[in-house]
Amino acid sequence: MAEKVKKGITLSRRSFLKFAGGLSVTGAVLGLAGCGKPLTPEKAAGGDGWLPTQYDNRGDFPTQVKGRISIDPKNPSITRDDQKCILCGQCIEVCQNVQTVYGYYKLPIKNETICVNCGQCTHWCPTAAITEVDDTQKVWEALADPDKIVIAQTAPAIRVAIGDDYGFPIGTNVEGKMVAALREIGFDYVADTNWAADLTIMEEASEHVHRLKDPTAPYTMFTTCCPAWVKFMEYYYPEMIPKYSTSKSPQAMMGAMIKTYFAEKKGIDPSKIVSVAVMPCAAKKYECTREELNSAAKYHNKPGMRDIDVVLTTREFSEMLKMKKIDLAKLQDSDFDNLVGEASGAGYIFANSGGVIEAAVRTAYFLATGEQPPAVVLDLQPVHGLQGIKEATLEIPGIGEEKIAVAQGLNNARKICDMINAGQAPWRLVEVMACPGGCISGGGQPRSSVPPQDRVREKRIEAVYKIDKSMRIRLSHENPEIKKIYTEFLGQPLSEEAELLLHTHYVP
Ligand code: HC0
Ligand code: SF4
Repeated sequence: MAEKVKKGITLSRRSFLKFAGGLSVTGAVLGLAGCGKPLTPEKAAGGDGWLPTQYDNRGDFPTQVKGRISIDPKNPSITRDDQKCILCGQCIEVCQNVQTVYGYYKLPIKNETICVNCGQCTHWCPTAAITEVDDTQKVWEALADPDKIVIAQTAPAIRVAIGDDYGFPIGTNVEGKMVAALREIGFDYVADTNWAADLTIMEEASEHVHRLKDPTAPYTMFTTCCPAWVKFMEYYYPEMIPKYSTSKSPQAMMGAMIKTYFAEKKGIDPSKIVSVAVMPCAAKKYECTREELNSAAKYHNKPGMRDIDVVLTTREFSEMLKMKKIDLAKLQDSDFDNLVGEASGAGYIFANSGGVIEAAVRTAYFLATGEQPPAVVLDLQPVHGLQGIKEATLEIPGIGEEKIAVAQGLNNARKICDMINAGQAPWRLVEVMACPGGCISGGGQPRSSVPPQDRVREKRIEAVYKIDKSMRIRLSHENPEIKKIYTEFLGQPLSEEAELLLHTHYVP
């Protein structure tokens, strides 16, 4: 299916790159019809983005069903004010047609209202009747308690989105002001989840290379940093569990590291720490409640200790600033705290659909060959952009050809899983992010357009790639603070200590 062209020529996202010197990367956008055969690229050009083809890509669904989704009162991520609900059915549209959750009743035994916690309905609801569960009070209380050390971590996607609330043009990177704002409302330390994204890559890329070399390992490995995707798989495709990377998400790794490594280095009693994650995501509120994410408790033998205590969305964080009358635009930039504050460009691109896999193959290439990745791997163009399913083929010396794929929106994840079950999937590594665009358009981001639009997504995506390109260090394995944690605390990727603190398991 690949068309071969000369080294260095980029045609388009649907074009292919072919290199004579041992490395080739090919990329295609696939149009997939259910679990059937891939369509040709020409047919895919007719449109198979994150939406089903019968809808256009601007986000204006023809509403087919009036009514509303059910929300469990115990849902840790979303809630609804029924007084505001106008029964327009937009939440059903996004849940059913983009995420293929509502109305997909092939369920195992769990007796629950089905929700994968992605929070996309909070973006589609025209009256903001559906919102995230408000956890701001927990954070105010921690900040007011003199016995607590309150530590924030900030996800990759927030810094290119929160500026929307303060008059910055869409896609402005306000990282320094975001850190300053957290200090202004009283956080004692500010860590960067991007640092933990580099740590995730060290573990995940090591795991991937290990599996590539092991003929008994599952053929495909899935990335697992999106908790909505993890929950979706546990509900609908539990047979995929062996294919899952066991590496925790960056949020979860950071949580474990703050109460162990960081606490030890800074001489802080871990039981005094309140660990707050600021995320673009409603599902991260759910992730932090997962029982198995209690590595610090195991490490310190302190049952009940949680790796992450509270997750705030970008919107909640912004609300807190407004309550304190803090204008983000007027703050002087501040830096993250050291030890857990430096990130490579690879850590930054996690925010975009395709970013996790691109970061992973940069380091996997190095781990497999001992050589730094060439430019075509460093900028893996075929996995950029808003197409629902993207594909690339790498030629890694010593390993051979490796096909990879990226899905955004759970409707597209479903197609990938159905293809795997039908024996039609050639991919060794697959990234899935539940939200179209990835976390830059997560369920906790500012409602800068309702429903969310691709023009907003594109600006944020562009901003993230621009940061990556501007970084001196763009590879996770070259991050000096990541090298330091392995030298001084973890040993090496997949070590016993790393397995205890940085890896997890899944529950069908
Ligand atoms: Fe994401 Fe993440 S990239 S899921 O969207 O992997 O929420 O921004 O923080 O954990 O890093 C969200 C964003 C993260 C995590 C990272 C991953
Ligand atoms: Fe959360 Fe990102 Fe997954 Fe959306 S894609 S549910 S924001 S982790």
